[in-house]
This record gives sequence, C-alpha cells and structure tokens, in this order.
Amino acid sequence: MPTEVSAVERAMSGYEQEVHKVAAKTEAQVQPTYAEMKAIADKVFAMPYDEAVEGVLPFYPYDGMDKFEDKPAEMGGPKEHSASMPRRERPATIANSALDFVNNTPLIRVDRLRAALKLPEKIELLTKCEMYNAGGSVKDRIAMRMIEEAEASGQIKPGDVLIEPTSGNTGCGLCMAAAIKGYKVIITMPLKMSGEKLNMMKGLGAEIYRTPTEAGWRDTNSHIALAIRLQKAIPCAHVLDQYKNMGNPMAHYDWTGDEIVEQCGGKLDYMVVSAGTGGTITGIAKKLKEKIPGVQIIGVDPQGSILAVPDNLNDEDRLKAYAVEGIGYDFIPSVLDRSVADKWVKTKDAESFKMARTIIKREGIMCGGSCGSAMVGAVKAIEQLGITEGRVCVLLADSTRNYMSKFLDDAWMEKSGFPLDTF
Ligand code: P1T
Repeated sequence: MPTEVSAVERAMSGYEQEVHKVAAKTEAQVQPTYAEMKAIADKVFAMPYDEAVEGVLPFYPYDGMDKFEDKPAEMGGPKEHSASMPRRERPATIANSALDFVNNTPLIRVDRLRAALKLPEKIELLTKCEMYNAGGSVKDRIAMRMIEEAEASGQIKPGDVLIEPTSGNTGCGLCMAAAIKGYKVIITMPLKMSGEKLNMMKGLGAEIYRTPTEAGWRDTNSHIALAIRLQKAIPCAHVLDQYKNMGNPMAHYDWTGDEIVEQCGGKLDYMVVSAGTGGTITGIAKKLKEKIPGVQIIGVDPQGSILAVPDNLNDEDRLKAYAVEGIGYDFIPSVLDRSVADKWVKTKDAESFKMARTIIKREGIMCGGSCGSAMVGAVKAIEQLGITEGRVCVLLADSTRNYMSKFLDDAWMEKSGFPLDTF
C-alpha cells in the first residue's frame, strides 16, 4: 500500500510542475458556461482513463503530516492563518446568508446517555454538536475556510469550477458556500455514500459523479483520480483538496478548537474525535493541547481503515469494506498528524449504528453514523483506560438527515444484518 512516499517519488510525480502549468493556463482561460462544463465532465466520466490520451495522473503523494507548528508560511502555519481569519459570531439579528451559521455550534451535556451506557456518575459526558452547522456537518467549516482562503489568495473567483473528491459532507458544505458565492461545483463521490447526500448536493446545484467504492485512492477510477482528470480537462477548474489543504486543520485549530476551550471554560480531560481526512482531530488536538495542559486526545478509526496507530490495531479486517460513512481511509491524508492522539480506538459498524440510534433516542440529538462510532470509541477508551471521573467531550460530526434511508430505517438495518435494539 503506497502510504510511505519518498522524496524521489514526490519529485517524480510531477505534481508541482503540473500545478504550475495549470495555474499558468488558468490565467488565459475563459470560464466555461454550466452547459460547457457539464459536457466536458460527462465526456471525461464516460471515457475510461487512457494514459496515452490524458498523460500521467499527477496524484499528490499524501503521506500524513508532521510538525504542524513548523509548517512554512507558504504552507500556512498556525500563526499566519490565525491572524488572517478570525471566527465570526452567529448574528443575533438579521443575517446576510446561511454561511453566518457555520461555526459556533452547541456543546451539550448528555447525562441521559451516560446513565443508559452505565458509565460512572463522576464522568461528565459532553457532545460537540456539529450537525447544527448550516449545511449539517463539521465539514461546513473547512469548506468555507478553503474557499475563503483561495479567494483571499486570488486562486479562485466566482464563476470558476470547484471540483472536490468527498464522502459527501465536505461536498454539501462546498455546494452550500458555492451556491451563495456563485461558483460551479463538480463532486466526485464513491458509490457507498448515501443518496441523501447526493440529492442534497444536486439540490444545491452541483454535478455529481459516482466512483466504485472498492477503488483504492490511487486507482485510476477512484474519486480522487476522477477529480484530477476533470480538473485537467475543464477550464478555470480547481481542486481545493481537503486531503492536503491546510485550511482544513486550520479551521479546527482556529475555530472548533477555540470554541471547545471557551465552552468548557478551559476544563476538559478527554476529547474524542473520529478521523477521515483527519483535519478535525489534528486541528482540535493542537489547539486543546496548547490551551488545556494534560488534556488527552482519543482518535477513532473504523475497522477496515488503516489510520490508527500503532498499525497492528488495523490488522483485523484490514482494508475490508465497512458501512459507516465519512471516516477511515486506505491512505494517510496530508492534513492528519496521527501523533496528536494519545490513544487510537477501532470501531465496528453494528455497534456504531446501534450507538447512533441510542444517542437519537436518549438525547434527541439527530446525529449520523460516525457520531455513533465516536461515542463507541469514547466508551471503549473509558473502559480500556479505567477512567472513573472527569470531563469527556465527543465530537458528533453530522446529521441523521444524511441517513434517513440507511441506519435510521429499520428495514435497511435488518437487511444489512445490524441489530435494532438500543442501549
Ligand atoms: O475529515 P475529518 O475532519 O477527519 O472528519 C471526519 C468525518 C467524520 N464524520 C463524518 C460523517 C464525515 O463526513 C467526516 C469527513 N467527511 C469527509 C471527508 C467528506 O468528504 O465529507
């Protein structure tokens, strides 16, 4: 599996040269109409990738992140970003757009759930409820951040085409921001992801192309490969690329992390976060560790994925398919610093969906499947570490809206072989 990438391979990938060529070309390019964009995209999608016609695909050599604090200014280290993009408060009166309701999500104590799970009374269980972002997930934050940073640096302007490979939530956030700001959007998304996300993004005006779920990230038919092919073929098209865009972890370092510190009054013992791109856990962990001495970070990774450390945690069902959406990968995204977690926990589908249904039923918090995984991760960490007291915060990444026809539907649960009972 190509997770370790040498400097030589990085140079040979031609990625940097390709980016510069594209940037130079963009200067002279005319923005396509929606119909022109769609015609090109349909053609590329219908055509199997052919190296002789399209050239070598310049895959970015994702290889995880280290030394976040030391990132050079051009990569966007924390100092440069914090100064440039403060968090805007939610308006209490008339707002200008739905984007005013990205960030500043509630932190809710879930003591009914704690009791149902039979966790010690001295544990104060909290949830950071990201479904209350305007587009329904934690990924609204990074979508807005990546777009506004690209606008500020002159990389993109309204009328351009934004192409993003996504499991759907970054897509919904991007499509929402793009609808408001006037960009065209193309989404590439594996077939596993829900029809609810697909229809949401269509409703927001995007074109969606589905790719085989089983394609590895570097396969030429993966959602990442298709985004690269489309970007090469369409004028004024950009892949902001959540897997390597520093706006992703920075949104959580500057915003989500700060919110948690403020809402907790600086008192927190454990923070539990599930990982996909890893931007959320990386950004939050860096901020919390700066502001709250002694706080421990728990990373949650689904069985089948290979993000957890040490690597032997990933042995059971390594690279096998799983049903929970949005978390886990077969490569290490460049926005993920796996060392920020003091402990990694693995989770399974059945327990995750059971837990998500429990959170909904016990607390009235309408959360998604990865929220169930995060809560299962919290319970496992509490057991494994022998935690008997203290404040534990679990990040709930998205909304049940995305899964009305999946884990919320009894028929789907039964057909998929998952239990209907709750805790
Ligand atoms: O990407 P990250 O910051 O690690 O967040 C993980 C995550 C957790 N839960 C859900 C439901 C998610 O959708 C995600 C990440 N989602 C994407 C990567 C995406 O493209 O929508």
